[in-house]
Amino acid sequence: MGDTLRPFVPQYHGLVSRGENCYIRLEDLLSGLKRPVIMDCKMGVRTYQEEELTRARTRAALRSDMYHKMVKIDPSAPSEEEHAARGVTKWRYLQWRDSTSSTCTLGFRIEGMMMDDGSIQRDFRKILTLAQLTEALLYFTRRQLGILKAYHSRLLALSDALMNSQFFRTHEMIGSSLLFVHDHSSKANVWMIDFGKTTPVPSVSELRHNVPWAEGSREDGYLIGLTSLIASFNQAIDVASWQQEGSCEEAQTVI
Ligand code: I3P
Repeated sequence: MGDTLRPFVPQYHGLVSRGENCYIRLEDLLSGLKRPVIMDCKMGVRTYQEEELTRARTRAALRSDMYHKMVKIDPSAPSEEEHAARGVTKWRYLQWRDSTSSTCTLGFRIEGMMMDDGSIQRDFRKILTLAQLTEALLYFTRRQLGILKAYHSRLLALSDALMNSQFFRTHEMIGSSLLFVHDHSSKANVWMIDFGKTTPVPSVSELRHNVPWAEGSREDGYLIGLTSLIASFNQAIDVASWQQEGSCEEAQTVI
């Protein structure tokens, strides 16, 4: 891949066969990190493909697993018909997830984090506001200014690369994530991952990625999410800076 996004995706090391299965071998993004801290942000204003919506309208298979996931989070979320059928379409579930998180409004959501003790936290998916996301970023980075700044500049570099990417212009990116990884040594990086639902658009059209989705447009709102993320990191840097200055002043007063 000679695209400007090349430095932001894991390197591809070919195919490997294990028994009857064939796998792709990818660069280990955690290599060299000690007790890595990881955050997965799902990008875009929707996480379902347009064909999922078409399928839901025509030959809608009902998913009982998704119905149960929905009920577990909010028993009042399914409609009377869905309760009666004990099932929801995949589109309905994904759309509900999008609308009850920051996906629809801010163009991304935090799917989960792994902290340095290996614990996994997924309770960020109902966050709706930028202020709450900023709090989550402060928690994720333990308010370390160096790490916040490293992430922020990597996101700005990604933004530049996306603007100049032929691949990005010509692909709809649904359900794709940005993976944030850092450790105590202040090594911090952001990677683009999960391209299972990334598809080319017809050769005559290009996507803008920074406009809301309308059915048929195939717009994904990826850049809406990136702009929100950068704004949230900016806020987090401001908060962490004030706190650092405050604690320096306190220390001087004590001396
Ligand atoms: C899953 C999540 C995945 C989706 C999966 C959902 O929901 O939305 O992205 O896989 O569908 O179950 P959750 O994270 O809330 O548990 P795809 O991105 O491949 O659609 P699946 O069960 O059909 O794999």
